[in-house]
Amino acid sequence: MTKSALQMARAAYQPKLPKALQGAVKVREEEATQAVADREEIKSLFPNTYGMPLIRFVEGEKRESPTFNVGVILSGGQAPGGHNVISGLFDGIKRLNKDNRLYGFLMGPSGLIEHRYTELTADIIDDYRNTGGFDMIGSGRTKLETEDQFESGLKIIRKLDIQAIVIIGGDDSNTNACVLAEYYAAKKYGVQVIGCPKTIDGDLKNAMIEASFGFDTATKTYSEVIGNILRDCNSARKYWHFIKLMGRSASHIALECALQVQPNVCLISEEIQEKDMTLDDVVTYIAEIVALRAAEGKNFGTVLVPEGLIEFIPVVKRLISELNDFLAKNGEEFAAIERARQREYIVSRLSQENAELYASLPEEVARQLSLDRDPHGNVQVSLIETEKLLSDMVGSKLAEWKREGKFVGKFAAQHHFFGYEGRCAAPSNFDSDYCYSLGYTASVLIANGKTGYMASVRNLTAPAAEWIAGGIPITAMMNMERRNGKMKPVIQKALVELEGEPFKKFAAQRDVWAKETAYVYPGPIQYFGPKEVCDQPTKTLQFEQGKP
Ligand code: FBP
Repeated sequence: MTKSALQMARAAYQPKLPKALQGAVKVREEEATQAVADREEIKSLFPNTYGMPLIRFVEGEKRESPTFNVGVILSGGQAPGGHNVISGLFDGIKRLNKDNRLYGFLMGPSGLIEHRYTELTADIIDDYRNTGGFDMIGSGRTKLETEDQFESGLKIIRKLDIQAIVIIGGDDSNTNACVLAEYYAAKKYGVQVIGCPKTIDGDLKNAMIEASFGFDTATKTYSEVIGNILRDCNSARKYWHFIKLMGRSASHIALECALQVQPNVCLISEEIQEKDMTLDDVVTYIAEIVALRAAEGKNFGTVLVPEGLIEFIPVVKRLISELNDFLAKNGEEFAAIERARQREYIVSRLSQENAELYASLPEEVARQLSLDRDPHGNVQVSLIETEKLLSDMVGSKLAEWKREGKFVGKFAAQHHFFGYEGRCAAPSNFDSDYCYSLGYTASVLIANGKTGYMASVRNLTAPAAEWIAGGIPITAMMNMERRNGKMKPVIQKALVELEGEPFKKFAAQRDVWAKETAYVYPGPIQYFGPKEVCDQPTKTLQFEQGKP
């Protein structure tokens, strides 16, 4: 395999670990936990894994560890650093006992159910240290939820003499990890399940999980490219760039990029929902900024659009929720209808308010809203071209204002979507260290017999040696939500908090960024060089933790 010069240099990078993980480790059990909401229901659904204590690792005495085998699964969308979670897990179990073995299940949870796996040996691991991507074993979105799947998984678990499964995934995948842990505990199978917090979206977080891995690298990659566009925009001075940024639901990615590059407009879905804005309100807000700049002769600018926006506009949200329930019940009938008649079919079956809105949407957007949900019941927002929808509507509004003499400038738009470009980037130093520490943490949780826990590494704005490692019971993050038409226990998604420091810092400056051209150009991720260039955590994390 030919490797790039950077890949070869990065292979030699030794990720940093928290001090408590550098030698022998002792487990300290702290306070018992409760679910974030719907406590009685969650408790009754997870009687064996509910209420367990928080766990913190401290330095301990070296002791013998019996051999054990572990299986690992990468689940859901790619996020930079996944390979380092696996290498940290590998090094962690090998340090406990050199005879321990690690198996990787292929292409996501389906690898466990369908018994597709490979043993991850030192040679394989060494090839992937500090690299981006999930290609070591592949990933997938199969939802682990039925007893048949759990029992099928158990067969291969027994055959390979596996003691624990580590599921590296986002909120949905960790919800599944928790259900699997509970099932194996209830059946007394003696199989542990540990989760690791992955997702570039940054929406799997709480007091114990300060960040999901991959968010740091992905947002730095997007900010680099947005910075390049801003420079182009300010050089040519003739285009408005509409940039959609990944993040299926929460706007953390858009907000972080805005804090890094200072664009003219950045929409935050959570704020739009809170203010009960309509699509027309959003369009008017952007058009007013275009007109304001045009009045000063600036016919250029940049708008950041979070991928999940459409679902947060309250009227659209109500429509999607009815569509979700409707398609969950009538999916087969709908699929059998010829494409040209699908829109009419939906319009005739929705409530009046939602039917009117659905009928008024541009053809393509309406079609995208009725496409297949992912296996977790989510609308596939990455397929919806919100950036084009908005720029078209802004263009129409400006044309109207021009006729009325309210707009004097020119408006020409360019469109971009940044998502897949950042998900497999070579992990930043932060993600390399954080992911390696998460994997290592998982190995210690396993060695101490824990199940139903998520690996937790916190105090992340301090140097890595001062990070605090341990575990949080997954049930502590759960509440009940409607999915595929039914109430289900799920990990509560962390949305952008409008009272949180990252949003407040953005809101305090955005009017200046709208009018002036205050762009910042972050440049590419640096792996070697001064600390302030190479080791900065995200602005989101710094502001959340009160760092200037
Ligand atoms: P996860 O939550 O599984 O990490 O996925 C995040 C994400 O990248 C979203 O930002 C995006 O909407 C979605 O995956 C795209 O999914 P797919 O890879 O299936 O196109």
